[in-house]
Amino acid sequence: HWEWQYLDLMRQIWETGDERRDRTGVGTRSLFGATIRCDLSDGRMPLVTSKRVFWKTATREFLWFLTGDTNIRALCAQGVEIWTDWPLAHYRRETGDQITREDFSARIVADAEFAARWGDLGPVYGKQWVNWPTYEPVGDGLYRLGQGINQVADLVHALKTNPGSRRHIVEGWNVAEVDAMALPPCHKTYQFHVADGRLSGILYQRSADLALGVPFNLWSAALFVRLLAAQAGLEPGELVWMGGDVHLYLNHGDLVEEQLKRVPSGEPKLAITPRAQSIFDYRIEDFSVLDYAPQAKLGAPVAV
Ligand code: DHF
Ligand code: TMP
Repeated sequence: HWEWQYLDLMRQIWETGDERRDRTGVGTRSLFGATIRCDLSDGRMPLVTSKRVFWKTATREFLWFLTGDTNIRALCAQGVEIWTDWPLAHYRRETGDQITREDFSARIVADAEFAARWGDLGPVYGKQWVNWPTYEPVGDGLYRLGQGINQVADLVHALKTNPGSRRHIVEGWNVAEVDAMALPPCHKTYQFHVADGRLSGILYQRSADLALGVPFNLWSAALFVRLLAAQAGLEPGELVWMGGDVHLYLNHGDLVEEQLKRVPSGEPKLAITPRAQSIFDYRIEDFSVLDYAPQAKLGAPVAV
């Protein structure tokens, strides 16, 4: 079962990882450089079964990236709160107002002006994926913004017209803009590869919260391969996940101890309603997961 790679990595890091202080102050045990491979044929997905993973939440986040939006308002409006803590921390710091997360999220949804002021994460994934900025010279050494680059649309086109290319890349790490982002991209580079009518993908993730973020990242990367394959008339091949700093936060011990007692169960499959339109036209209703009977949810605090 592919999931043993995930659980073995978790055990290895918990038992032998280097203890490091990190940006959040929580502290981690960490391993630099790790790989997980999973087969995506016949609808298979790297959906963790040893705890419940909210794949619809991850899917909503992924579809939100494809819209190019970087404001959490559209997520909060769907009950997706996985990005709320960062704008909330910023708001509390700047205003001193110790508003609750629930009230903050409700205000983001109810008040468009408030959301515009406090809900934006900066030029994160969505912006870079579908609207990477370009610059045009206007003389005297001055530049103006040109037409943004839609990396995802260009990728679909390239997969159809030049499948053998070794340049099928989607990049989130815009060096000139990382400082303006609430969090510089973790799942920063995707590469795709066509062989024998099958589309495979690599995700390079520079920083990986193995307990909380990675189950979402594996799901979304596999979803990316599946949607691209559907659009380009290819069969899904493999997903290769590569982590840079792969870590477990020191306050995730209860989750880790419990999850490492569990054994992967079942082979969940993703069914996608076929659609003739573009990769930008999927909706949450188009996705259903079969054979997913996960073990009990395991909560853990997210380091902000
Ligand atoms: N920071 C840190 N420290 N770790 C992260 O994984 C992380 N991920 C971010 C932004 N910043 C981050 C975006 N993705 C959760 C999952 C993914 C995610 C953010 C948060 C999370 O809290 N998952 C919980 C609850 C899921 C839910 O309520 O829907 C989980 O149990 O999976
Ligand atoms: P960093 O920017 O200091 O590396 O902190 C980012 C933290 O968020 C780190 O623990 C990795 C985690 N993370 C994921 O694992 N997956 C994600 O998709 C995101 C956005 C963050």
